[in-house]
Amino acid sequence: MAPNVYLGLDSSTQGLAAVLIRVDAGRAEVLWQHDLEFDRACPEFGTIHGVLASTDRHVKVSNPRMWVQALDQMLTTLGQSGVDLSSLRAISGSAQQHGSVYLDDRSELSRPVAPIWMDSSTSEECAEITQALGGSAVLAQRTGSRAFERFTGPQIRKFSKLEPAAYGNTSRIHLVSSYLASQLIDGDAPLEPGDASGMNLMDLKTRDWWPAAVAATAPGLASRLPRIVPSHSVIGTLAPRWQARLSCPPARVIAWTGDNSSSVIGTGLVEEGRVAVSLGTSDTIFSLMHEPRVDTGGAGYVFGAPTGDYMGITVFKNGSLARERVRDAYGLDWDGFSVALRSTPPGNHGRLMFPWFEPEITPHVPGADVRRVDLDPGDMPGNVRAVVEGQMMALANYSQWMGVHAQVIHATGGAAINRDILQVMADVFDAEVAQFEVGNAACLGAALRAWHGDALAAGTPVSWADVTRDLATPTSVGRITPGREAARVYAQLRRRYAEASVQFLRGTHDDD
Ligand code: XUL
Repeated sequence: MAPNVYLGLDSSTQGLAAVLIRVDAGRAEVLWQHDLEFDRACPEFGTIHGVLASTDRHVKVSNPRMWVQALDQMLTTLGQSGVDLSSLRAISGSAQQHGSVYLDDRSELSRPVAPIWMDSSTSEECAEITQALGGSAVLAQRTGSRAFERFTGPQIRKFSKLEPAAYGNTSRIHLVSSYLASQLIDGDAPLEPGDASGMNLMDLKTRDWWPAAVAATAPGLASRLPRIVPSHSVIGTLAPRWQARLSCPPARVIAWTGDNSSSVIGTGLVEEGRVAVSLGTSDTIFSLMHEPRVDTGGAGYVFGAPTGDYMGITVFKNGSLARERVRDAYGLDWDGFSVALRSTPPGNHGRLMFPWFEPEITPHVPGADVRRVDLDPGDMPGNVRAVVEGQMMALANYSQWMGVHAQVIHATGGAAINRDILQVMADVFDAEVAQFEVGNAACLGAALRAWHGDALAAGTPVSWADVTRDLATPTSVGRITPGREAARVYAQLRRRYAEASVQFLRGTHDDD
């Protein structure tokens, strides 16, 4: 059988990535990769880290036209790359979750901006939806998550209340993933359960809209929502204009999903018991679940997974931007950041940081408020270690509800190339940490999902184990192992961190 080529795309908060893979006799290899950053590639939109400026720090929006322009640029670059695309069989993609795009009946934007996952301006709408549906526990049981401010349902409700005319003029509401998939097919793409479960609108068990939640969210919402199809669905073929651009055949387009659910595939979490940590704009920790185990404590969510299973996930807003804030505050580059990490001991002599530079999702911190314990802001190495330790301890503490005690953590995301950061992860979790050859798991997951969906549609299905074997299995060499003494230090410090965190949230702990 001739080799097949598959394209994966990932539209994240800060940029667009592409990876092209070649599959020959069941073996996969990377052919081509490319990344672009929105701020630099599309400067006319004036975003900072992919987000438009706002006077209200709870409001975080972006411009959907920028995402489309970036897609256009990416496909032009690929078309001009010299790579032979005559055997491109399928494309899939992923995108930042929860963001919503509003279109009128001519598929033009009925709202010029799209609220994104960093937005935390819908507390009122979360409370209204929760009350209408009988409380947080009911909502969590039914949709996988209690109401969260960035989730699409509360965002849609806010828009319908504040801009009723523009809402009235809206005939379709897409997620970022289905909006970009629509561009590829020049049509109206459906959603799939992985991304649709981040809306507070989908019934996790039936994988279809939950009518009560739809009714409680906004008037006339049902007709504005796309259909939900299984993740592996072929949703159309690549539109002729793109075929011409890429000199490729009418490739299948497989439903796009959210970046986290795509990363389930890209980090090879196709069996229960494996755990991945993604250190990106958001830091996330997730694992596959055959049956949904909902978090009653409210720190985590259950989404659909592309395999047809479920995934448990906990999300932190203060990820890479918090690490950069600390790095930049002391004029460091990443090498200098690493040197500072290596020059300080595990446990940091008890110096702690709660890196809430932006309102935090986990734990719920409504106002941006960095807190320090026994830590002088002028202490450069102390702050560098404290931000990383704080993030790792929060990841470990707030993911306990998932009930997974992995021996090996699959690390991905931009910061996962930094072995000094990963050493802190290994020590805090008391587990080995493994890296991947392809750093962007969401993007790789999209290419692998394209392969899987195409094979299924062609009547020659491949198992997830086979799909993930070559590229989504963590490297066995160079694994980072926990230090015995460091792990002991963190076992204690994690308790202190959790207690201080609770005190800060109650307002009973003062900064130093
Ligand atoms: C997931 C979440 C973030 C975004 C980042 O719930 O809000 O991880 O998907 O792109």
